[in-house]
Amino acid sequence: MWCGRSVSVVLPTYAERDSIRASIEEFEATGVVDEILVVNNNAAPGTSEEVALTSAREIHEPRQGYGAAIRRGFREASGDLILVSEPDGTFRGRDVRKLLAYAEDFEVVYGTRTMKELIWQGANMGLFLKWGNYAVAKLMEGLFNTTALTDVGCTLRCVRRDALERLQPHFTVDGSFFGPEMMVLSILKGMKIIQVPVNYTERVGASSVTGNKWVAARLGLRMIVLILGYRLRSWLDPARFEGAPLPTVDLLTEADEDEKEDPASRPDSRS
Ligand SMILES: Nc1nc2c(ncn2[C@@H]2O[C@H](COP(=O)(O)OP(=O)(O)OP(=O)(O)O)[C@@H](O)[C@H]2O)c(=O)[nH]1
Ligand SMILES: [Mg+2]
Repeated sequence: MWCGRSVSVVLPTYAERDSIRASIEEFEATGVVDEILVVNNNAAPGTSEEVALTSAREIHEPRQGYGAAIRRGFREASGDLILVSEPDGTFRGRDVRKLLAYAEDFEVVYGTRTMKELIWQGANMGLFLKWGNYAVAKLMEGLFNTTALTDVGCTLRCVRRDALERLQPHFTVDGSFFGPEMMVLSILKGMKIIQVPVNYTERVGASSVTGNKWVAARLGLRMIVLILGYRLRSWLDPARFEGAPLPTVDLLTEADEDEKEDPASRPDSRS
């Protein structure tokens, strides 16, 4: 629980059999997570057995892809605050507290992995990936005149339930560039968003996407096309993406309001 709100963590898994148990245990150890959902996306044999040794609930998503798995997790999560991470050893469970702290004021909190001080030895964030992510993030920031962005590929993020429900009907991407689609949609919807630096550490096992420069470059290009496409469509058809006016209420105020008793429901209010 965080500020009286329940917390879910969604972990898509494909090739993380050797790291998933330790990752789940890190989230359990935070003491603030109420539900851990593992979305098994035709994962490596043995993954389910590892998950069964933890408190996490496993669901199977046959539709292949990073986006398909995360979108399924979003549909299944029951928390008021929903976090997404990867169980490949690259993200630290304790960073959820950072994201949750910002979720008190922001509807969506995105992690960023490009802060030099938080890129650990062995992490897959060399010059090419770091500046590639940074450049595409700046393109998004400039095109949409939004808050400072420094990464477009960070899975670690936190979204409030009401914001997620407004985003869900617009999701279209099943593949690896689902992350920036969610970012663009939250911007177009006028949501309060922010990016928070998170630790990025060495992956356990082989990376299947950004480990190869060519695959990563192709993914970067697809992200750019997606961002430009959304900018164009939102100019041509602004009503389609209309968002709520700023600002929204902060979580602590909302929690206070919930706790306030409705005077009409008090027994002594009846005369
Ligand atoms: N490659 C891949 N990953 C999937 C799929 N479905 C879910 N995922 C999850 O997507 C996440 C990203 O996959 P990784 O192999 O870690 O990719 P990566 O090269 O580390 O890429 P980044 O983490 O974005 O830097 C992991 O948590 C996977 O479990 C899928 O069909 N293919
Ligand atoms: Mg990864």
